[in-house]
Amino acid sequence: MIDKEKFLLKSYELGIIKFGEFTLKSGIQSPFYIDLRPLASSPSLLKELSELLLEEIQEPNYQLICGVPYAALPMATAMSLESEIPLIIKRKENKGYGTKKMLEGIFTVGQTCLLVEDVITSGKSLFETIEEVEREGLKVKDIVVVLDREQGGIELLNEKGYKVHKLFSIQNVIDILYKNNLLKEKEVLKIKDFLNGNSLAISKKPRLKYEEKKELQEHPVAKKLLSIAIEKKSNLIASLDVTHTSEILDLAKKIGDYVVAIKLHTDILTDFSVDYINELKSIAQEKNFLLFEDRKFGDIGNTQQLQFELGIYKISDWADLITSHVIAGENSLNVFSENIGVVTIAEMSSKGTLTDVTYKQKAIQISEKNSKVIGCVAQSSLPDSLLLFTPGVNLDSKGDSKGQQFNTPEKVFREYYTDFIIVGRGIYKSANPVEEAQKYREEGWRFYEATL
Ligand code: 6AU
Repeated sequence: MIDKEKFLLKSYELGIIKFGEFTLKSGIQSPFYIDLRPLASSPSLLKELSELLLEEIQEPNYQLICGVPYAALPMATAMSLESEIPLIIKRKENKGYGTKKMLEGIFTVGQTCLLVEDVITSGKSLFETIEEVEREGLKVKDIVVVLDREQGGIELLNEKGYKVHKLFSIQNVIDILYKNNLLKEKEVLKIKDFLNGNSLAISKKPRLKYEEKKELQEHPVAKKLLSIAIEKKSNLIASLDVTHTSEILDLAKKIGDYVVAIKLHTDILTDFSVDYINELKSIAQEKNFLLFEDRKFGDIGNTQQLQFELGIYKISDWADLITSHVIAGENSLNVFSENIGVVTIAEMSSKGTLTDVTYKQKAIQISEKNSKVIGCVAQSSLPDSLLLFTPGVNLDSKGDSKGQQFNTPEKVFREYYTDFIIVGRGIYKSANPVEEAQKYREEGWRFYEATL
């Protein structure tokens, strides 16, 4: 067994902890600074560290090891060599060419991955890594960290059900250094004072109310949608992906009171007509909901304009909201009319979607700049200036055989702070669509209020 104290003292000699006055990334003045990267310059210490970290997990139950980039990469590599458990590598950013994967290495869906982190403060980098790893279908149960700055990160991770094992806390380090005459009492007191007054925990701020969001929105359709939500106490958008106009009209009459909008894929209808659209418009007016055409435009601006205004559907004549990809760049959105709210597709719900973190960030940038865009379809939180529409919501199913992945209303409100849930088969395929629409409306509103 390696002696932890001796290991720490040897590491200290490498300069992994410095005392004095340091400005942290957050702007805070700290009396100490930790940088574990020099450990990689001592192969013998790195090897000892890997053994210590592996010993921390008393009941190992993982098939893969992954280090949070970059500082923990050599540590995770050393642990993999020591334990003969395969390593996977998480990229900090997508390389933009080749396979564009965020996780490199050989793994299969359902495997459990141990995460390794050098220093934990608020846990922000770990949460980002967990999101990427879980998105690839891997499970995260255990996390091992070398040093806990005791500023709230571990508690947040524990709350979410992750088990965090730490080799040292900053208190341990200070005690060991003091005992070995490497720190003076005055310095110890200064550090303890700093630790007591500085909790950087990223406690989640409450979400904005629909009333507050309405203030932030300039677009009349966004304001209208939010007004309907407030009035009806509903954030439910029903996606009626059926193929006959009579079915849509029938469902619209039955569930119209419970929804803020009905989402359509008009190009799947076998009997589209102008009369149908007129009738649907009058139901929408009577029941106070908007018409949301999920056309997902994805072409150059000129073609999108033709698809939007012409053809047999003439979407521009009747839709209140439309969806559009941003794949063709920001100018492709200029063709949509001012009176229609554009919802961009920033992140898709399906397994293996190409809309990774980098894509989503770029889609958000485009959306924030364009006054026609009122929000995005996404599976994670957005800036407050954009409304978040989340499809892939279902109370009874985890997904389908064609790639769709479902979440519950509770998850999308609690974790993403979504604004509107989009429910398709959960309603129109059920034996009693009216009951289900009421149920989704109640659940959606309950969890919206729970996160305020
Ligand atoms: O609840 P479902 O799976 O029966 O229906 C989900 C609806 C479908 C999809 O075309 C749409 O939501 N959708 C979208 C949207 C709204 O743009 C994006 C996405 O990523 N996933 C998704 O399911 O009509």
